[in-house]
Amino acid sequence: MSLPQNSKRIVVLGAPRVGKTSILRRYLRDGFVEEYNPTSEDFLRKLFRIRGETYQIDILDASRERDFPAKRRLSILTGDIFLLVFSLDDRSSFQEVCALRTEILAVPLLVCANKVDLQESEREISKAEVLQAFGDDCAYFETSAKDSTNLEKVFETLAKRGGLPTETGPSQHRKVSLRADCLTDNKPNGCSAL
Ligand SMILES: Nc1nc2c(ncn2[C@@H]2O[C@H](COP(=O)(O)OP(=O)(O)O)[C@@H](O)[C@H]2O)c(=O)[nH]1
Ligand SMILES: [Mg+2]
Repeated sequence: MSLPQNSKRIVVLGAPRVGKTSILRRYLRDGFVEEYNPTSEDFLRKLFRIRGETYQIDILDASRERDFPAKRRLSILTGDIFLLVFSLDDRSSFQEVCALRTEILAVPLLVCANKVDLQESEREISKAEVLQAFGDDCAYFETSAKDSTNLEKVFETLAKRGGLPTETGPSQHRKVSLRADCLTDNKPNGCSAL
């Protein structure tokens, strides 16, 4: 197989238990799991063939980087697109994202406030507070990996800001695999998740 012409690295950062892996499972259409399994496998690669071009998306679910500043800096330096995740019921996870925000400059960056499905009474951070911290023009989404709230918008924005075709979004994966005629390279509009 020829080398992809377009390769992007998405780096997902945030405190433990905020839902990073759950969001990625939605991206990869792997469903939702209620119980917590600390991430061990933290590097994912996905290849797409869209309109005759190959796209490689590498995703770093950077949980083990957290406690190693040098490693974290390296993943920040090599990332093309960042997804910073905190949980709305955990103020310290919000503070962690605020600190990370200062380390990441001048690259596409999205902030996810996850677990918006929880009761209002469990919420520790208001939207106003987030916008005050990150600015009104920040790509900010209140999401739920549990019931998929706003994730499609997150993945669409991720693709747009990262210079990727929107066909790389999860809603397109199913269409892609159902369309057998897409799977050949010589169709002008052919697209496939490889
Ligand atoms: N209620 C709720 N729970 C979630 C959500 N996302 C993740 N969880 C739960 O939070 C825990 C940690 O999720 P995980 O994705 O492993 O977090 P990570 O450590 O950041 O990768 C798991 O028990 C998940 O089931 C969500 O949107 N809503
Ligand atoms: Mg994880």
